[in-house]
Amino acid sequence: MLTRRAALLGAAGITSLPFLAKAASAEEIMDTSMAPPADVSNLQRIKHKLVRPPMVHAHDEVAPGEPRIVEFEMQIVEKEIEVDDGVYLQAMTFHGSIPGPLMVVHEGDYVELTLYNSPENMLQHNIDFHAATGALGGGSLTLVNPGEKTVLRFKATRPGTFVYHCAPGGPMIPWHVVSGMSGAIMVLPRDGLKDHEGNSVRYDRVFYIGENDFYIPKDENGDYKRFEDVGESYPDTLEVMNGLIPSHVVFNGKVGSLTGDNALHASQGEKVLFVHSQANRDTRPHLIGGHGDLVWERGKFNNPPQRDLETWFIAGGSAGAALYEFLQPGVYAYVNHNLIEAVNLGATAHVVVDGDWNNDLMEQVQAPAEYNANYEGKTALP
Ligand SMILES: [Cu+2]
Repeated sequence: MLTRRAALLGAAGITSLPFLAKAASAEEIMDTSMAPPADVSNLQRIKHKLVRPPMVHAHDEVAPGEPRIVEFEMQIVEKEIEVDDGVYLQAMTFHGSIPGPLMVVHEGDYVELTLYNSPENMLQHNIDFHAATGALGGGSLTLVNPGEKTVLRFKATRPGTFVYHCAPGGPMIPWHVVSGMSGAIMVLPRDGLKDHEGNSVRYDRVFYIGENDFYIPKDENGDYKRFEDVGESYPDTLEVMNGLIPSHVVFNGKVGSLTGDNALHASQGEKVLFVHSQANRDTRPHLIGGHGDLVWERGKFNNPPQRDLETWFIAGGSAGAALYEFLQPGVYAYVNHNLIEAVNLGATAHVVVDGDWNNDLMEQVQAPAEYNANYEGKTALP
């Protein structure tokens, strides 16, 4: 069923945009209506309001009781986003942000998501949760046209950090993902996180960093193109996408979204959990001047964390988690350690840490100063 807007678009020349007219095909829709409904009437419900990354909604690290139904509402919004100064993306977003918000539940909880496809949108969308079981991660039960909503409930059976993303079928899948439609869910063990020896660990802060590769087309003068709407952007974007060379690799939707005035903040002695997702492409987070004390590189909490990592690997289509206690004050850069992607393409964040410098860990014994090369015998080596 097409909405009024989609129908109007159709009348305006749908043949040039065949993907708009393409109703969901059979393989993307699943009929589960014959199965008896699950009885969850005895479960308590709680509702969390999603917040904009890098922030994360308030949550308990240790589950307060029995498994519950955790309700979320999410709205799909197609909108133009400035991904660098003067560079625009016709974006598709979960809840208006790139990445979509981080959801937090506990193992055994039920996630109940109401998904709205805003009537102003052009396209069909859905959601595939890597944390869920069956029906393409929920993708084949959640395909919504503009103006439609749907409710999906799934049981969070595996603890860890997991990507969710839009996957509406065929070439729409990569396009929607590189247009911004991904986020992550963190399923915590009911008794919280454990270190490598099984001892409980807590975090003082959690930051959610979603990394994206964008493929913004250029015109004949080499300037980035700007498009009227998401439909108009498709053919040129597809061409750039298929070259597999991103124009931008960024954290949280924009070059500089987590640097300078937008930097993350923490205090010396605080344990910070960094959840990092990349729905499409491999990456390798690194905290310059720090480490990963405990790293769930593949993001799955049933596996013991690795210790003392310098750089960790996030496979495309996954989310990982790294816990670090900040020991020194200062400005730390958190980067994708492909340094071309970090510095030239955008994948850098800053963490400003307040506290007192510890000279035992590092001391500047002499500040840089000129020396007499001849006198000290440090001229060119023979
Ligand atoms: Cu989509």
